[in-house]
Amino acid sequence: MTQLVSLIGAPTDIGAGAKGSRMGPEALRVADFAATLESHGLQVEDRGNLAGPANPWQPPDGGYRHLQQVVEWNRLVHEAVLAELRLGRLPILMGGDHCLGLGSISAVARHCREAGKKLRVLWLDAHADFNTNELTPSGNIHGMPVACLCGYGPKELIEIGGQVPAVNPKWIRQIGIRSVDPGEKRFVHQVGLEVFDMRYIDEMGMRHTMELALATMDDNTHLHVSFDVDFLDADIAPGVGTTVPGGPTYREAQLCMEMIADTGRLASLDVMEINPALDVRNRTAILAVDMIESLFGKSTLMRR
Ligand code: B3U
Ligand code: MN
Ligand code: MN
Repeated sequence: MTQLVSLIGAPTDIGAGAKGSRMGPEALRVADFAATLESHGLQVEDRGNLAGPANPWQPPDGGYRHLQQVVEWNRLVHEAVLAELRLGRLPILMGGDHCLGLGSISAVARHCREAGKKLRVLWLDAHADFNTNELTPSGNIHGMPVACLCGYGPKELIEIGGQVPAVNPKWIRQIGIRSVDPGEKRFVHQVGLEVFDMRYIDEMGMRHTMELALATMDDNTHLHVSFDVDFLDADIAPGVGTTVPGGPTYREAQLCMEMIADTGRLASLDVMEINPALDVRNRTAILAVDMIESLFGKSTLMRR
């Protein structure tokens, strides 16, 4: 059966600490995202961009920057992602900053409840994104979406999915993590998030890491991948707001994507934090498209 894919652009940096990820959706389009997916047999509709509030570039208030605008953008994303899932399509959210993972994954979780499916979330990121307004060093809400999904955050945000928490922390696997703030670290341990950090990947290898992260899924599992492009090593992916050295290499990241593809369970995706203002000749968007080809099953030779 042909897979039906919908691209949703969310051009905003409302939750970020640097301006520019508002241009992320366009950078992916310039990198021929839709045509590339179609070359792998997918049927792709680009739904265009959502239109949310402008970024007023204000300091934090009560530990949050731009809370009201973040809520508005996440509501728009939630509705758009849910609509595609209800049509039986695979939504790809083109960010935009990672605060929007909340709107996207809360929609996926709602859809799974309605459809009686199990949910597994793979969070590919340099950061745990598990801050609260009390723990955050920046007030930037792109450092908080995982905590919000697990029910820790402001009421307006955590309730977007219609059920609190939207997601059980046990459904989440984080991969590639290498920058966690001190209070955030304690909170990650307290909640028991399953984190495969770079130390783990260095010691055990990407193959073993992914075998564990993808274990215990079955035919009834909806697999969501939230791909913060700063997951990738900063040397190969400079065009993101917060680069962190020591990330997965090109080969490790390819294997990660290929092993996800092999499960055949990928049912929704976020591609977040590409910041063309910090990039070099669109290379980070081009690399993200390359990775996502593997995520959708591109292989050098035959599939084993
Ligand atoms: N943990 C830091 C930095 C950060 C989180 N996510 C990104 N950066 N992209 C914070 O501000 O919460
Ligand atoms: Mn992130
Ligand atoms: Mn990140």
